[in-house]
Amino acid sequence: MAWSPDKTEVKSWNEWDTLRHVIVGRADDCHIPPEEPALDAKVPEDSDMRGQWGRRPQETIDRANELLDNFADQLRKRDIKVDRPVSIDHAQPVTTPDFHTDSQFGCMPPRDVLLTVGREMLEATMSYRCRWFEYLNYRPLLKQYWEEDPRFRHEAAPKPRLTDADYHPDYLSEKIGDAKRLEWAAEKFFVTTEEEPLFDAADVLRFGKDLVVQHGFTTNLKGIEWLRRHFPDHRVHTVNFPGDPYPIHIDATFTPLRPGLIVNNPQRRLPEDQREMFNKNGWDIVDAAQPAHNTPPPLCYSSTWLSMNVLVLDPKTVCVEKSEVYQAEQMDKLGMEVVEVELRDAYAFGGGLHCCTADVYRDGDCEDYFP
Ligand code: DAV
Repeated sequence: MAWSPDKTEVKSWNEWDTLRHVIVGRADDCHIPPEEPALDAKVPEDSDMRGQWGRRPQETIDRANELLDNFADQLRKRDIKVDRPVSIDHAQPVTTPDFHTDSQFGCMPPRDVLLTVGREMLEATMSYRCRWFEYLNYRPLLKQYWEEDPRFRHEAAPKPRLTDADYHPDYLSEKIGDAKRLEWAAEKFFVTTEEEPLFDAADVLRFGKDLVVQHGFTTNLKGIEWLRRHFPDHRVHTVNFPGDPYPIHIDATFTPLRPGLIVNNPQRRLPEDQREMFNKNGWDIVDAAQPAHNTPPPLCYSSTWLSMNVLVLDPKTVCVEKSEVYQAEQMDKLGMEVVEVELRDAYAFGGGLHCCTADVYRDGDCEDYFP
């Protein structure tokens, strides 16, 4: 049965089949959260964000929302159904029996929280205390999908305790230096410990029957093992990108565009010994073009490599951030039609075009691309 806009249906097996229905985040009430172990480890040492926290300036929230609203309209004009989260009050502190944080984060990057695999949407454990309740921003939508689509499976991974035992104290001194960080990343020594399963949804890429998961700051090996047991019909692969001193989320590092083609961050190449499944099945892994910017925008957690954080609309069409001219040029050469989307002033709220969306429905079924 073909997809119809009049009926809610959740289904998405990969990152590239024709997109019909998507969630686009909002910048509403976004906060720079107070210090906490896993978050501090990600903030680059020379970042303008070190040492400050609180609600983001209203004019930056308004500007980011303007861009996100425009992006949603652009998608709607292409007949893609767009839903938006309902912001909770992120100024509220969070206290559990195990930890306290003075504020929360926001509801801009749904990709970090929601993992859609087939007819299921799974709320990730998350690994930052300030993001523990972030799923609440999406609950009105998930409730609606559950009521309207009898086949939809709404799942939530076990909430982690996030005590100090979840974090390596070595990472918490401010001036570690990138050389040391790279050494640690190569040794797979990350800020998170193996105390309990942890994963962010944005560490997972979906290739039909195969899930490719980055082991790094936000996802530990137990988190990957949890995913393996939770999705018994999938093959779950662990990958690392040792060139990244701040490894969180796979979507500015490894970007599948269509069956057989992936762009890979040239500073974070997939190591040879992890390429077997791609090589054996004739997939090309090409270096991504350079970002157009030398620095991230102000108060941004992410690197300039949000240039490759693109949203694939179908195997021939891709949304690229408007100022990322080199990435757009490369996509064109790779045979993709490029849709330009202005989003850079929203990067600081948690990421780019892939981050700020979460799949609800794509055409296609669960295929085996790596037989
Ligand atoms: O390169 O800073 C950003 C990923 C956001 N989901 C980076 C990773």
